Amino acid sequence: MKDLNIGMIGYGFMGKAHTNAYCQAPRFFSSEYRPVLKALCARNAEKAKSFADNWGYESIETDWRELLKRDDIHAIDICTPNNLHKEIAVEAAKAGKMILCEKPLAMDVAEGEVMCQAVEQAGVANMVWYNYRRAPAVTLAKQLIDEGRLGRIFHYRAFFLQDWTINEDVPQGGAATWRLDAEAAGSGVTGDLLAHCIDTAIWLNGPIRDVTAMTETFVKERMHAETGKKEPVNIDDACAFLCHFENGSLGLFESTRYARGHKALDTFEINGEHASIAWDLHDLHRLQYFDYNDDSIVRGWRNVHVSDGDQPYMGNWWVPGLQIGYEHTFIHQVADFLKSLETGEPMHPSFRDALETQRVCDAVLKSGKNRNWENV
Ligand code: SOE
Repeated sequence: MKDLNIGMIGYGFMGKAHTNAYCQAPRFFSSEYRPVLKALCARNAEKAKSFADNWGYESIETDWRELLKRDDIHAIDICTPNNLHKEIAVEAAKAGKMILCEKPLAMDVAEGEVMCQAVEQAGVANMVWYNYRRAPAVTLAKQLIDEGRLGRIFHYRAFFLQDWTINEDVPQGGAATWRLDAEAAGSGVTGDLLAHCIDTAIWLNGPIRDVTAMTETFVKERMHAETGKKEPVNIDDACAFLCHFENGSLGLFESTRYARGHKALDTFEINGEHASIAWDLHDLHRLQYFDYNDDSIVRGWRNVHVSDGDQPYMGNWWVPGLQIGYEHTFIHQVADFLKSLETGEPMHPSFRDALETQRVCDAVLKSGKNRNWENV
């Protein structure tokens, strides 16, 4: 058994999801590697200590540069707001550390390119936490598409809808609401939510060629949690775009934080020549599947409960029929990362894969401003 010593930077919601995955992955998926929670790094020592104690990190650091200097750290997990991803990743690569970076890869393509060069030059293992690929039903969708069951694909439709920023009193900036501050997040729903949909779409349906988008900022000013002052809001609150995929299919994507009643409705539907599939994060263990090859008298949408041993990842969990949840997508990502270290096969999505998603996001944001079609 080889130890994989983790140094995690940041301790928010994603810090918990990742840490839980490091703990669970080796218990359910056999591996030569065992993640060890070596150090938790955050600026506030008291909060870092409390997180470290709760989750079992052996030590804390308050300066990420000190963490990178440590010989006992093999892999850096970047769980910070987006504006720190590039600097930390570049320095971590120089220090020869593996890097597991929270999504989106960067603030923009220019930063993402620098990050890709850094990890590729250093030859360090890298991945980005686009976790929804590893919901078993989504992985099963990939299998069905790769087996050719859908035939030629005509349409790809995806939504990611939330409603948590409708109230004008929600501040921007600070630890809890940095996602609303363009300085920290780079963009709004495009980088935060649509990036998930785009990663999944490229994985399932191939590259996106061009896009045309509309974006909107509904609440123009919000109090900044750090300055206490009302400041202009520079993120996109909502974004919708059309696109052409390289395979000739048409895409339709929408994301917003103003869809009253929806908390995290991440969905896709794909319509092919022979079959269609649909998935919904609120019911994440189910895959909807319609196969035109079925006898016409029983033809209809099947509601596949993805919980059996021959379905992706499920052989490692309970017994057939018992489902798993959100946190398992992260566990699967760690399990696959450990497998990639064992086999030497590259892990996906790598920084390079995530740069493709970033290219689409940048093209979408550009089109939202100039109202033109933009090539990716
Ligand atoms: C935003 O609310 C958010 O937490 C995203 O940042 C995550 O990536 C997404 O999975 C759930 O929603």
